[in-house]
Amino acid sequence: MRVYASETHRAHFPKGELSGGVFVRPFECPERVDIIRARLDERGFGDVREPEEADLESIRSTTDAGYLAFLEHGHEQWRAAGNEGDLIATNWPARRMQQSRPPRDIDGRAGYYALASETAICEGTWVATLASAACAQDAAKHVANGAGASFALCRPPGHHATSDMYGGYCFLNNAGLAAETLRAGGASRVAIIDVDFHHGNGTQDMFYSRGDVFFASLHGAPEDAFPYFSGYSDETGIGTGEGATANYPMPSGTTWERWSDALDDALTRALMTGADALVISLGVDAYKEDPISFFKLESEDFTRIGERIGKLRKPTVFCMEGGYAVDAIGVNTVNVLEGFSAV
Ligand code: SP5
Ligand code: ZN
Repeated sequence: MRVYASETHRAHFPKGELSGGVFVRPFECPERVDIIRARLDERGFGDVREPEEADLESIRSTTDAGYLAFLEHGHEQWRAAGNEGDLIATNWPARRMQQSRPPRDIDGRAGYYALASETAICEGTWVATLASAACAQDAAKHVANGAGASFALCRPPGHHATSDMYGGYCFLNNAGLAAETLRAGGASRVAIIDVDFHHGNGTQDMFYSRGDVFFASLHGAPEDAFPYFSGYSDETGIGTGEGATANYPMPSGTTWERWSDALDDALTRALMTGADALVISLGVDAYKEDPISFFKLESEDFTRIGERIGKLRKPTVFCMEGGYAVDAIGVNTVNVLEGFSAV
């Protein structure tokens, strides 16, 4: 299986993450990629490529222009305004406040485009974000050109990002871009299965009113888990997208038995929609040792995830999302790919 990975991810590494009322070293850190790459190497995944330049035209067609300008220039505006640290949002349009106009001032503008404050923007965030999107786009092109599968080792991740919001460590929706690339490459229907511990709110939002891209997410129940305000089972799509969204919120302590029932249901529904290609939002933070999540999957369960996806025998693009138990992230991620390939 070909892998797309970019060294440019290293440019994105803010100094801190606001967690528990203090700044901690970000859970979403560059070593995540190093450890996955070491494991890929160890297990014989030798075809690792640097992506071409991101397809900006495709990004512009699914992303708000003001938001893109903010991602590209927000950090320099923040610095020009006299701020010394990373760009961090601290102000939001909350209930009953006007939400339609992005303020000029960068402090207000950041809050307009942010969905959470844990995610800081540093000088290199934009170039890393573009390179991450490019991995997803090139992996999808490779599959559209006839490969059975490919793995986009995206960093930063993407599934929380909408067409005009960042947060949850995400800036552009890599899986959504992969799905769009598959559609443009001839797939008439695509199914996105999001196995990251967190609800893929951004991906859901991108495709909520569309019937051509099915979206299913398995995640910690929104009552208890980030991103808190989406991912309930009654969110099923709207208009021509009615029925093309499926959510599987699950409680703290969820193990393989329950989790795999949800996966089987999601995969069955993906098949029923007539998808001719799959995108997997591959977070491995459902792992039992993950420091910010509460599911209890074992490393061997990730092999089983890959096997069950592989049984669908569909062209498949894997896009890396979360996973913060850094010591195990390589084994867990590559287990999915190996399980998939072994079927
Ligand atoms: C891509 C992805 O996995 N993003 C996750 C973003 C989660 N951000 C908020 C995490 C808050 C976790 N708080 C629990 C701390 C436990 N000590
Ligand atoms: Zn996650």
